[in-house]
Amino acid sequence: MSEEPQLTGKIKDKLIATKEQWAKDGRALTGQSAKPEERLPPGQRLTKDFPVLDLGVQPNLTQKDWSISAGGQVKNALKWSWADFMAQPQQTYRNDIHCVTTWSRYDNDWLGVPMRAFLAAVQPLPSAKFLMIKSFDGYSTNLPLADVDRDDVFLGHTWNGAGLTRDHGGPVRLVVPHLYFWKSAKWIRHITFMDKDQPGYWEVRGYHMRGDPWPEERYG
Ligand SMILES: Nc1nc2c(c(=O)[nH]1)N[C@H]1C(S)=C(S)[C@@H](COP(=O)(O)O)O[C@H]1N2
Ligand SMILES: [Mo]
Repeated sequence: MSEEPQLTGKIKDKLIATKEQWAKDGRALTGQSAKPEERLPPGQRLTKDFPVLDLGVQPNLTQKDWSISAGGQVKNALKWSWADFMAQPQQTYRNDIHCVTTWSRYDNDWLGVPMRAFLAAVQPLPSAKFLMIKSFDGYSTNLPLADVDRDDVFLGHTWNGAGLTRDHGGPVRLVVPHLYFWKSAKWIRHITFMDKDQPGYWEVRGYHMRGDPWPEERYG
């Protein structure tokens, strides 16, 4: 068993309860749809800073403590250390972030490892259709395999020219820019490949199984 990292902070029970209530109330739903050419999805507003959103506990991880592993419906269950990870192809990305709490942030510059490099190493079985992502803070989120098997999805370690800070999920977070940002798990730890979809942390609490911002898949 690997050691559990120390967690800094306290679970934000109030914030979690508020967000759960938003799902019940359908908060921020406009009933309108928009097209990606319009750049700002319905019900979103632009911000220039980079808000921090999580459960309130942040793992104290060094590059040495961090690793990513995969299991479930795969041909090659694996575990990458930081060195294994950094030996993978690196790529730059620029994207927009859309958080379900209604802030959006344009033009984020990233450096990371393409998710397709990870998938190529893992070799999901034909039965694998969904992923459950697990993080070092106990967070989880689910995604269809088709939504990570894309050119714009990556495991990010650098944001706007500097190593990803702990509050934004450093050393490594998942980035899935075409879905609401709660799918972009910070402090990513393990990916389970599954034949059936299962809800993660927010999905259990009323949030959408997929989370496409254009048709406002906020709640489900
Ligand atoms: N491990 C983990 N990842 C997480 C979260 C979390 O609580 N724990 N929160 C999610 C939510 S709700 C959002 S909006 C984004 C926020 O990322 P940021 O703090 O870098 O802005 O991270 C997502 N990934
Ligand atoms: Mo969020």
